[in-house]
Amino acid sequence: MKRTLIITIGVIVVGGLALVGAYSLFRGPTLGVLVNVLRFLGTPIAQEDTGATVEGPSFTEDRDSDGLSDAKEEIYGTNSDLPDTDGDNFTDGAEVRKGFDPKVAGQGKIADNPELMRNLTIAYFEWARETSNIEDPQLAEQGIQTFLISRKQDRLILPTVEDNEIVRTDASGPDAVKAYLDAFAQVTLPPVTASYLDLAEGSLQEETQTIIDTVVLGIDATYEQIRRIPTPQEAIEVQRGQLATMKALKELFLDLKSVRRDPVKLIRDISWGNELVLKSADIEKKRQELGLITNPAFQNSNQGTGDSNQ
Ligand SMILES: [Ca+2]
Ligand SMILES: [Ca+2]
Repeated sequence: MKRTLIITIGVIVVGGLALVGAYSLFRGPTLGVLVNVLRFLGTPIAQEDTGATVEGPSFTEDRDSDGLSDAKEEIYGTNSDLPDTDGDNFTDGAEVRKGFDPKVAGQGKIADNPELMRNLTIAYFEWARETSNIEDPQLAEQGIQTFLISRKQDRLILPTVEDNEIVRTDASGPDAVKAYLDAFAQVTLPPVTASYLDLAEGSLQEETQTIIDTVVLGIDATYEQIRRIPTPQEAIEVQRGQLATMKALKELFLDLKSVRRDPVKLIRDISWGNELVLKSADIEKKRQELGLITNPAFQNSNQGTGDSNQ
């Protein structure tokens, strides 16, 4: 059974690899991160690929015997060496199983604590508890997918780009479009020292926080370079798309900082990352089509479509 799981995941990675080529930041994924996610899913894994042992909090071990596994203690932010974190005489495990906040003494509900509920994994556990009546829900691929669909989080929605984020130029026509495309060709992508999935794997092991900060700064700088390009009417859609994908990319990398405490978010984001690659390829295609406007042959067959021809 283990073997089947690994092969299934392998196919997903290979499928992803073909797509990631379109977007350099996602280049070079390894199996490691998905193996790690599987570990979070509670599947014991013999790592045939690297031979390495994956370190991470366990969903089966419970160091302080309070009924809440070490992994869940990390997710809920409770003390894995203290059975009753908030000292209200109810153990962390007993509280979580009944939907009570293990970090605040008293009768407060997890569902009423916005900070806890912002954690997608906790929200998933609460959802599983409520909908399936399971006291101690575990991470399971099928359940997570159903949960994400119920939250309308199964598909990536690109962030909004406001009108005032686009620097418009009144110029239009082939020359203006060419100037836009030339300026865009000068944009440098963020220097990347590791792929998203490598960073994700490192994040699960708390090793890559500073690299993520560097990547995010690089994405910000790239976003700003793109944003400042004077954009003619013809290029607005492309410009909006470029900015939106940079914003989405930044969010995905920022999310990596908290995935150790929120594995469901990582599972969602890996899927969103693949969608982002597709959306980026789509925008890239539109940008290339825009280049056709500046092609003399195209201009000759479309006389009179622009009024700024010289
Ligand atoms: Ca415990
Ligand atoms: Ca307690």
